Amino acid sequence: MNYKKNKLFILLGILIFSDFCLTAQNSSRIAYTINSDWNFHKGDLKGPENVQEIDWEEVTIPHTWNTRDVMDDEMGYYRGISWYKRKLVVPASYKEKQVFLHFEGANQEVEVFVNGNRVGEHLGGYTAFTFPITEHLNFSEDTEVNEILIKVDNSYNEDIPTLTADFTFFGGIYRDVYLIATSQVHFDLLDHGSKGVFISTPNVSEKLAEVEVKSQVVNDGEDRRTLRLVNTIRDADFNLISQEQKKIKLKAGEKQNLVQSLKVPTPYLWSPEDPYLYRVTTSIYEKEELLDEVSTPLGLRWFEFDAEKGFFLNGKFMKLIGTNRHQDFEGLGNAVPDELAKRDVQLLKEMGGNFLRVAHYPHDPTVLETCDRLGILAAVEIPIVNRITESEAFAENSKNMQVEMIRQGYNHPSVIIWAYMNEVLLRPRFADDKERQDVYYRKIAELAQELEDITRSEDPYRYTMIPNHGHMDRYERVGLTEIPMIVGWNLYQGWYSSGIEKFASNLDRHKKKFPNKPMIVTEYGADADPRLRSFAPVRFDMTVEYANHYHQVYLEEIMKRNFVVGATVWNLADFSSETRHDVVPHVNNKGIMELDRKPKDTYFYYQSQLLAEPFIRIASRNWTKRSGISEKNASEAIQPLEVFTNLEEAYLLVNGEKLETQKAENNVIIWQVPFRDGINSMEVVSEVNGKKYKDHIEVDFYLLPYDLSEKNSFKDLSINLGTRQRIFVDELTQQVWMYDQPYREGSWGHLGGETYEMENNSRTSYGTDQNILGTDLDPVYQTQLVGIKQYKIDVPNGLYDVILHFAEFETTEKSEVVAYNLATEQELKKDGIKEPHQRIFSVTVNSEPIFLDLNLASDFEPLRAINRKIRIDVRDGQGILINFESTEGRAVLNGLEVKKIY
Ligand code: GCB
Ligand code: CA
Repeated sequence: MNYKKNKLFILLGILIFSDFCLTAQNSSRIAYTINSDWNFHKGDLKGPENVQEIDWEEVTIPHTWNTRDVMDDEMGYYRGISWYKRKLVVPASYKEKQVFLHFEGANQEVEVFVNGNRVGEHLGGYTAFTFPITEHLNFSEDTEVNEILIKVDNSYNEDIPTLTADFTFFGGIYRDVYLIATSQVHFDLLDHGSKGVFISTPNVSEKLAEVEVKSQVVNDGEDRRTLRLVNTIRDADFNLISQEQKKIKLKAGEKQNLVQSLKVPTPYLWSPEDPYLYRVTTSIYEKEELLDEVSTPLGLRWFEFDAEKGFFLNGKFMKLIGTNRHQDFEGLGNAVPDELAKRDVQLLKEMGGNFLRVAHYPHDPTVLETCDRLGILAAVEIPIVNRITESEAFAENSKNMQVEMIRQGYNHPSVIIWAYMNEVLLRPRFADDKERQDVYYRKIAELAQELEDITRSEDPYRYTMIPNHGHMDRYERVGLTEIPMIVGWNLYQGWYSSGIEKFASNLDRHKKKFPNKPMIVTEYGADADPRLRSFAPVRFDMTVEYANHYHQVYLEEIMKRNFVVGATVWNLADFSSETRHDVVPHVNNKGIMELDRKPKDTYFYYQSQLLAEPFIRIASRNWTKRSGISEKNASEAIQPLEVFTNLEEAYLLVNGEKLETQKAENNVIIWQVPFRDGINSMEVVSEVNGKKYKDHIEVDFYLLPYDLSEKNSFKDLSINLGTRQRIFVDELTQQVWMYDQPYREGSWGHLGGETYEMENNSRTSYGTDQNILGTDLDPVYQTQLVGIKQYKIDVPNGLYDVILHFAEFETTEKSEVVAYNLATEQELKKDGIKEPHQRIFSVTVNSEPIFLDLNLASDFEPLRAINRKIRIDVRDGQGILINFESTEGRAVLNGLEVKKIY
């Protein structure tokens, strides 16, 4: 038998089995995912008719075609058309039903064909949509199949938000696809991807909750029907609490909007501490036969924002604290299983957070469902970011998205805010033409007002918000601080601009300027690469230590002020942003967890500040590979170890020896710890009323002797030149790259040279922030010593490998003004690299020529990682001497390794 055919046959078997085993439901509505067994073609087809002629790859949804090309060294990623196709068997028993395809999200333009007939299109990558397909289907018991063919396009489209932003626009069908079959009479599935049932709670108090259920019932059949609409509220134990019935008559083809009001006396209130959920079932019966049913969670709560006093839930003050979230994950792009979306919300909960800004677009429905269940309040927004297009189509698409977002998320008790327009005045268009710019500004204000009006009429029970960047005057002038009910500020003082203390003054500035407007710090954050550690952290060094410092300062200021209603860290986790360079190219590292959700130290800091239960953690518990230099004849190196705790005091056991008990200051304790070579055990202990709270880690410490010349004392060196007390841990090789030192007798170090500082740079205080090509060790190559004369290593006799690492930073290629840089315009003007200087130099190691007239820029190319390994026989106590001789410009060295072979 032909293998391919055989395989197809087996797959079909599995498909039929897996599709149908899910249909055994008790209700009249049948809905199941059809995620498996799709075919995918990257690129366009001439049209649905030439489907057979091209190559197809087998894929499973969730799927994106950009997981790999967003991480490589080439700029850009595939933004274009791709196709999906799938066979679908629809049983004969569905013949009397209405059949739909429901997509939870596909990025960003979608066109669907069933058996060659176009059944619908959808614009926008972050909201759900549903198409009716009944009339195009073949119903069958046997193998007669239907073909679904889907065109998906993630090209730039000036009429569809998002136009530009600091995240990757992964293309594909990246959320679940459902087949839904209903009776002829059913709740409306074609209202903006919603369920056709909308539940609100216009009045809730401790005594009574009023619940209003709006539903849209459709009769797709050919007869007039007499029906019964029933709404039932049950408590969490499934006890009946309230029920309403209504008789309705529907003509053939008719759709009716119905409203029923129910009451819950002395309601069990929903809150973050106790997210109690009732359940509403909305059903349509014909006599005793159930025709359709929708089940909805019901959380009973009331809330209020006050510009002065803050946020109140169920009458009680509550500081809204949490994070933002993007939807992608390491290696998967945006195509993540529900389980990972759910886990993100859980991680926020475990952090002690009570608030999630679902940014910058609506996420998978799992996210809000999990928020409902775990008690996380949420703000959701549509993806207008940075700018708008002044077209009718852009406005229409934006408004449509806003309605989709609201109707799809309407029933979630977790949602308290609908937002739109993130930092829409970041780099306003028409900067050179003030008059034209005013026209643009008016258009933005007009669109904002329209979105505001739509939101308020769609949902009078939630608040509205616009998140802006720190340029308060500009947003005020355009009117964007006036239009929404809440103003969000994305503030990065101490990150994009210097002066971390300006964060506090900006908060107070809001209060002064907009005393009646509740405000949320919708973003604040600092990049941190957990491979980078520092004992002298500075802004933009990308170390975890600087991020810790930044968050400590910010959180303290936020907590101090009641008028700062809430705040959300940017971001819960690192996320993909293809246009970024920095230390992990193509990734925004402002997460307090990594792309794979491994927590960074800062996550533990939030736990110590936000959790009510006793908490104690060694801050750097994931930094288990350290290195340091011992002073002469010492067998240890002293380094700080930080602990985050909400307990009063603790002591530290280092290799079994007790260090002094210390009191926590603002939840932090720091010990100066003697690390010895090899495994060190660290245990922190806090005793409260006879109970011990502990954390324990083992650190593998690589102790470098100061004096190498003593017999057998040499240890392999990995030196990162041009950094200031910044350590780099290569996670792959477990190599620890130490910062450099000036040469001292008996030891190692440079003679001559200085740390490279990028000219006219508003951000990075040393090194470059450009992507270094051909390596993942960007932080090693991104710093360098300029003007180096010699490097001396006083090694004992033996055979050594010496590896020299270089990268040329001088290049005419000006780094683009990237969408994410929040520095002010003045600061930006200063950015950019000067005319490149010619640099030619020669290198010898122990007089052996290694490079002759090396010109990194022309022999190779700027910003490419270049290294060379040589074996050196060291005799007669001569040690290693690397000599740099420059013909033109100044010699450089970025990294150095010295390894003993024998
Ligand atoms: C912002 C943007 C967000 C960026 C963030 C950053 O203000 O709203 O999309 O990712 O800054 O990290 O630069
Ligand atoms: Ca370096």
